[in-house]
Amino acid sequence: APQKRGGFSSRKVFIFAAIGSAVGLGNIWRFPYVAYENGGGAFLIPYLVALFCAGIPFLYLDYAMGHRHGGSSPLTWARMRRWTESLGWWHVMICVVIAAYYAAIIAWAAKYTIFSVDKAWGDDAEGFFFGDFLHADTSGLSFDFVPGILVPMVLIWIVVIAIMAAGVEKGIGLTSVIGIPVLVIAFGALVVQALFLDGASVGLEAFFTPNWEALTHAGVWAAAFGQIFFSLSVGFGIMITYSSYMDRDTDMTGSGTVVGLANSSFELLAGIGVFAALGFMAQANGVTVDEVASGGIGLAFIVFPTIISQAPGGAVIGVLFFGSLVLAGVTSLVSILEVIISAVRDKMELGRVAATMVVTVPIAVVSVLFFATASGVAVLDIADYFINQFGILFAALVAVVVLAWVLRKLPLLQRHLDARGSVKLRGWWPLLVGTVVPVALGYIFVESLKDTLDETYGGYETWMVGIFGWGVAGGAIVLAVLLALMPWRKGTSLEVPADRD
Ligand code: MET
Repeated sequence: APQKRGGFSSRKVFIFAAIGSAVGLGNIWRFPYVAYENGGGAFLIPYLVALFCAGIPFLYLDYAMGHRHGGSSPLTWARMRRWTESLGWWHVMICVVIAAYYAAIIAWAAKYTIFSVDKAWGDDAEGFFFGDFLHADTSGLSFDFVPGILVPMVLIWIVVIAIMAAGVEKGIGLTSVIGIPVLVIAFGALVVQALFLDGASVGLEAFFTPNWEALTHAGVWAAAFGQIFFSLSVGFGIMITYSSYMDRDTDMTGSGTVVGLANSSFELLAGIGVFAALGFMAQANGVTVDEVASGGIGLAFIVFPTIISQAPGGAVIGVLFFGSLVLAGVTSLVSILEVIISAVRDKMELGRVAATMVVTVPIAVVSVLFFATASGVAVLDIADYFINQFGILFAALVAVVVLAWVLRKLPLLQRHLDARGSVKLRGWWPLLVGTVVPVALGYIFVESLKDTLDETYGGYETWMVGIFGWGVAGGAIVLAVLLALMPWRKGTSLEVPADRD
């Protein structure tokens, strides 16, 4: 029965939880550096195309699947067609990987919230981040623990495990209903402060000036689609899981539109705030915006600390910025974990607390083992890239091809959404999801595969990329197929719930 799985008490709680999932590290930490690495302002056009042509339509798809079939991702797929169950476990495995490294970044941000008060990095933010803080060793694998990361990681995991054990409504729902308004206020205050810095306009100009030439690079489009899927939390089971927790009459398309636009608004706000701050830094140091922003995952942890050191009221900027990262990160991490927990609960006879422990404790251990150690930042960079390109995007491609062209379920799902949705999808949605989305994803996937095969990612050791890139992305698929072979618990029906149509 649905009560046994848990659920959200109202559409409001569901929307807060979905926004809580969508607005995460991707919006604040990932978006600015991905935008920066892909031509700065040039990135906005592919980003918006990806949002409206693929991101939001795919969000409706996830909602339709989870809402109509009322199960975790594996159960939802199994209820559409038995043999597609492994696609759901693929989502679960992607979430396992993301959860492991996501917690590490939240822990870094928690530490940096405290560091901001007295600007612990002195005048060498980069040396501090990679040296004093991470003890980074990018030359290979190292299991030397870094206590400064280990402690906050353990604390983050304890908090998150407690939220998960409290359940869908009292854990995830409550955390988001409280956390998201606080986040919006804190982050809004930060952006306003950034806009008043000298030189802010220089940064905004860099952000908003389109570079048409960059549009000819497939890599820029791949990055835009990757960012949209990651940022909206679509294509890897999260929204399937959350929508399975809603009543049969819920307006899913109206909710999805609110969530999608809220997420991208927040992301653009983050872009504005970050680039305004970069403009300040460029002006203060007499260089161009291009020169101040180092690319890569260090942008938030190197450039921002430098700004915090140089700007008036820097400590406040720092606490708001890193505090926002922690809050946004936690409300997303819970959604990643829920994909796994709900799948395990549907498949086995386990109560909420038992399933939470069985899922989270091993992931927490792996997370600490790989990311609280000196090679953590290298493993994280590799795993993040590969699980996005060859996990999320690839899984999304396979899912739309299977749904649109093999199972031919799109008209059915469209009717399901339109029967209760305030935003009517009609014929344009099956068209977008059935043609534009697979063609775009397919093209991007092939190009991205060629690029990645051409050159070892990020200049790391080949074996590191082999294990933590190809190995992790490929291993997720192999394990997914194996998990789908396990039997369902006796009480789980593989029929579509009768009240759902
Ligand atoms: N949507 C989240 C973000 O933007 C990440 C993925 S899953 C919760 O950070």
